[in-house]
Amino acid sequence: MNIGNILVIGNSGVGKSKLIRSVLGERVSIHGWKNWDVMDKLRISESPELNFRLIDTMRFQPGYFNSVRAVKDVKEFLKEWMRYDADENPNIDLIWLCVDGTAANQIQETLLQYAKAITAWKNIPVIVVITKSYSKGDRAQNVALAEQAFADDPEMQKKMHKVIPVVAASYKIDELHFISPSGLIDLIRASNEFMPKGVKMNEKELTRFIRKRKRILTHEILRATVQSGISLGETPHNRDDLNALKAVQMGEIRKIATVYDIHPYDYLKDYEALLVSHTASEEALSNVLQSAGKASDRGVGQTVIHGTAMGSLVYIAGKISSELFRESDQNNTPMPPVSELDALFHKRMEETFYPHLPELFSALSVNDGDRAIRRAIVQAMEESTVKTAKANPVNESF
Ligand SMILES: Nc1nc2c(ncn2[C@@H]2O[C@H](COP(=O)(O)OP(=O)(O)OP(=O)(O)O)[C@@H](O)[C@H]2O)c(=O)[nH]1
Ligand SMILES: [Mg+2]
Repeated sequence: MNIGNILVIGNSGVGKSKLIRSVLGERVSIHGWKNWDVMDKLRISESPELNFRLIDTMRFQPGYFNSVRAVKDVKEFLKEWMRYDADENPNIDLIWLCVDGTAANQIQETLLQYAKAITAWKNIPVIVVITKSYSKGDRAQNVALAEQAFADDPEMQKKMHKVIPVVAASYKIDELHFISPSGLIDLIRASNEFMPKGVKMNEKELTRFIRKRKRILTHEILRATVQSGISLGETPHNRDDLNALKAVQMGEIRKIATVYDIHPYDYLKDYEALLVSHTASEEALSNVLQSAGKASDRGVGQTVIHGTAMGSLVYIAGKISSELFRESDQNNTPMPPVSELDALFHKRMEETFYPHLPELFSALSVNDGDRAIRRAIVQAMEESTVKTAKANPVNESF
């Protein structure tokens, strides 16, 4: 046995499948079950990088559990699984019970229904996952609601070990605003605690995995904010709006800081103010637009050019921040005082941003859509440009 089993349950549409894909990352293998009657209700996914597989359930509403069929199905399913590998782990080690954070008034009732439904799974620990926790303001209240749900049920209180609010994937509010993923690392860390002996990741393995996930999360934030920057530049009356650009960059910096646990508020406020003075200044924008001249000679339209200009400024602010924040997080060293960063920001803009602009604009074509623009930005801004983009699937998917 080298891998644990986690059963993921919750009402339809709560976000189980989305959560599973986000936790396992890109390298997921999925085992569907052919010619077997449970096939349309259960699906196993795993990643070579994680020590647990996730068993996704479909149509396992509380009512179905009450029919006792569900428990039987899962047991049969695992038995079938064992046929392929006799050394495999035959047990469910943990349940993720998912409830929807956007429907706070139903959290307690739903949890109580599931508590009843899973009484047959006696000694299996439960983590309550509050999905779609988009509203930061509601998170603490939702966690409290979930924690109080079993006030009168000592059995469930014993089973339920943790309540974790998550956002599995970026949630777009409008063209310029989105909520970035959160809670996934907490969930992975907490779940690891319940994996059987010999399966549990040690601190070193966990750290390696979490570092990689932080990079992926940061990448996701960069991708989404660069998109906001492109949209900003593409809207004629926003094209030169440096305040709007600053707002997008500040949101970006905040989100990346959260991934790398960079606080406190006062530090970030000064940090952002300094960085945006380099990356969202009249000078920066006019430098970018000057480089765009050739592209416009080639017939590339103003929409593409302004989208690219704003998008690239968003990219560089996020790139500088993610490198600095990551270094501080990984080496466990404090961030440099803001007063020492002015020269560094200046150097980064002069050496790794402006010189690559001609390359960026020469890569644009007349009818490029946002995806092509994003790719051109990343390729031009990465030091070893095309090579990096080809070798690194993260860049490729950007
Ligand atoms: N943006 C965003 N969308 C989410 C998130 N979680 C769930 N969704 C969306 O909510 C919808 C339902 O999510 P699913 O993962 O399919 O729900 P499910 O629990 O697997 O539903 P069943 O398979 O029917 O049991 C999908 O459109 C998801 O994209 C999230 O964290 N962010
Ligand atoms: Mg699903």
